[in-house]
Amino acid sequence: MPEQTASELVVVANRLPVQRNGGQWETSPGGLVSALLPILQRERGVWVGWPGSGDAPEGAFEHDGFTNVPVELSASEIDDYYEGFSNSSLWPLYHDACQPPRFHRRWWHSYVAVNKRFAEAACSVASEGARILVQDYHLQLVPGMIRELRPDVRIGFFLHIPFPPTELFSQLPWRRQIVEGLLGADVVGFQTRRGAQNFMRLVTRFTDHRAQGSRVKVGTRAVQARAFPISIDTARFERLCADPAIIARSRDIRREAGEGRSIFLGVDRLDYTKGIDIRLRSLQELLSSGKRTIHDTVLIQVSVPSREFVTEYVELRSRVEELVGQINGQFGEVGSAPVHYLRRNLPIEELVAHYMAADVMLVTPLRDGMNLVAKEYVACRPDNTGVLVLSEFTGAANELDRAVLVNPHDIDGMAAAFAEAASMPRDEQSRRMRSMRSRVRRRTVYDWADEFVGALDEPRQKTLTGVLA
Ligand code: GDG
Repeated sequence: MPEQTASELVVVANRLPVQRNGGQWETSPGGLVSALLPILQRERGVWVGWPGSGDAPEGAFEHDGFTNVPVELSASEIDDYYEGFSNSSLWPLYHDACQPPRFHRRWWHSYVAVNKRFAEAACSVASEGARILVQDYHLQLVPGMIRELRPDVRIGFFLHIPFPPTELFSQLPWRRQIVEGLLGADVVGFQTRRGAQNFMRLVTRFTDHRAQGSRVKVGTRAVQARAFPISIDTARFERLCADPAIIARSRDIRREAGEGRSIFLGVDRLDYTKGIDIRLRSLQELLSSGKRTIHDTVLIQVSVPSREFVTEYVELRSRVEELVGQINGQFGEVGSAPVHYLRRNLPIEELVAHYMAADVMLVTPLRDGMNLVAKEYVACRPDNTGVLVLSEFTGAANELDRAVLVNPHDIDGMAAAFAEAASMPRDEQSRRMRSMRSRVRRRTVYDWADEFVGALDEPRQKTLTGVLA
């Protein structure tokens, strides 16, 4: 292990922020990684995570100015901790149980064992008084485990997905352990105020700790539970939008999709929380009503393959592909289909060209922690045109309230909203888009990182005020 790994800043996440490209490691693209990279590089930080299946070095390795510490998972841990407890128990439960969550004791035991391994790996590289930033639902026991091993460190935890209401969370057989695990942190961060409030109610219900406002007294410590809405690297998207090659590509997409047609766009991981199937049924309804036809409307649906070994994802893929086939069969003509379905991950330049080509962006998850696609679309509309149709049940809807907000369960309501979006006058598009763009510019992912790490740096005495009174 490199010598400098006794670090003052340690990030712990399920995955390492690097991936293999041929023989070389490269930094994975994405907002979280780019937000944390400058702090990691400045403080010679360490990132602890699973390298994914494949050939990873056995020990720590340097890349891009920080140290990667791999945590290995066995094949049965990938099944039980990752695909099982994380993605088949917690993921659906935290997303309003929009698929029934499945609970198995074997999965839970694996979750505990893997969380322990991550906690030990983090402690082994953290210097005296270090700050440790733990990310997301895979690792909710890690703060409590680190606290036991290393009372000297400051621990922040951030949940990227929604935190569910009491009635739903209470289904979890290990609910008290999860709440206590999170309370090992000094700061527990959520995407929304609602998430933080849900957590505080659970603390009162399932523990003996005293909760007041956004603080919980745990022994002699005070834990802060607050919203830190995540955002995007807005400047990066603005730079991409100004690239002549990407501008030219967006014109090509417009031409290929059919001049004169309104281009609707969906971009999602192929996940049942994203509401892709109901979105397609709403389009089908709209075309059936005759208010829009294939001569004036086309949908490009980009669906990135995801969790392909989990049963519910296999079923969703079949459902979506059947619907695409049905709609194209019902309304298509030779040379013209109403839905273009791209099941692949696009290069970022191609993604931005699609955002720039789209007249209407459809973001209709049944539940979503934030949804960065909505913010990225807004960042990629420099001329203030375009309409965002956005589910009320996303974290992004709190900030992007000038979108056309929809209930993603309501097929008729969504069909009406799609029609409204496609015929919205330019001046109204512009008023709404201007307001949303100023929100996305004002608060970027760098502000998120500063606020989250800043909250951890608050003097301990200050955070005790109020709850110890
Ligand atoms: C979780 C929470 C929360 C998508 N397709 C392509 C592509 N993407 C990129 C987008 C965006 C990201 O993936 C997706 O982020 P979302 O926020 O929309 O959704 P999740 O993956 O579910 O993320 C979510 C987020 O964490 C952050 O806290 O907002 O609520 O569920 O950045 O651009 N990127 C490329 N090609 C694609 O085809 N290059």
